[in-house]
Amino acid sequence: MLKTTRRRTLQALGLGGVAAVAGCASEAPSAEQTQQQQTTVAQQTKQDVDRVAADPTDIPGPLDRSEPAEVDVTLTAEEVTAEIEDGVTFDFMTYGGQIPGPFIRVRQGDTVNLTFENPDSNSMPHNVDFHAVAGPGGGAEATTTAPGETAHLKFKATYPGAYIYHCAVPNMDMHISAGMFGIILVEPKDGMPEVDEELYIGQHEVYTDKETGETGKHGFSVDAMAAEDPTYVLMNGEKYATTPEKYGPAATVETGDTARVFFVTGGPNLASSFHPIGNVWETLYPEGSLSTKPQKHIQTRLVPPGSTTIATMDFPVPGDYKLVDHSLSRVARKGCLSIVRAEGEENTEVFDPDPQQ
Ligand SMILES: [Cu+2]
Repeated sequence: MLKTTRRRTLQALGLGGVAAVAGCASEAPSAEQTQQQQTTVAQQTKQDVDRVAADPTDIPGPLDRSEPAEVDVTLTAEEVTAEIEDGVTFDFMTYGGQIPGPFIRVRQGDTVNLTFENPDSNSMPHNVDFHAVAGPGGGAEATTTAPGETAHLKFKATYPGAYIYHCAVPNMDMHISAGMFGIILVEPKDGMPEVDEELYIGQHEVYTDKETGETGKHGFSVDAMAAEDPTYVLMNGEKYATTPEKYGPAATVETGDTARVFFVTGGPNLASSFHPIGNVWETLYPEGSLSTKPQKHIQTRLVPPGSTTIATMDFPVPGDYKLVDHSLSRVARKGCLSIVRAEGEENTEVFDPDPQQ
């Protein structure tokens, strides 16, 4: 049997030998082609999974190295069907079956040996564009694979910071909207300040052919995407995923703790006005840059699509702290919310909800 080669995949995509993928929207297929492609996908049987929401605490621990290393990383594209909310299903595209994709943690100066798998259970070509990669397309063309293919990429993490990675095939907006984005953290050589808890949250929006909350299987809507009119705006891929309403709080901490949030906006189109209700970002690294000094006491930080922020919060008093996009209709009506719960002693000097006269 003739095996599909990567070269054939690139030719089929109209990319043979041309750096035409990431950052070049002019190569994108027409809306009609995209919709056709999506319909074909929808006709195939997808693997049904119970959950696509990444566990926000599933982060590799801080690195304890003073020398660069070679790090092996495997990413797998997984097309799955799951619920956005109770009774609403959707064909997601993911890295590793989760949104955002697996958190990758390396150190500045490390060499990453990436294996990118596109199993033959998938129906679409996929790839990865890492913003931490210095090189054409962030590795997108080098990793473009058809179902059944595996690609390899070797790169050096030359600058520190938290960077998005995302799918960048010609239908890149659709693939990101279907869930294909995540964070690669490149720790600075001297590491990062110690904290009590680290969290991983990714925001993105989903465009479907039905109303928000309408039960049943939602198809992808290219028209809604082109109009930037999402049906859902989500943190970790499902409505209110990391709240007590769904899988529980993103984390439960103790008063006095410091939590660090790694936040990525996948988009593909909407920026997030990222804010912790009842709190401020104690320290915040704009755009996830670890080469600049952090800002202090930031209430709301704009995180554009294709970017990140690293921010810490302190918890002087107990309670539920809501992480939101302060474009609040997205929170109230489209599912965009995460909650961090702090437990411990009240501190009425800081906050007294029932002062005695
Ligand atoms: Cu993809």
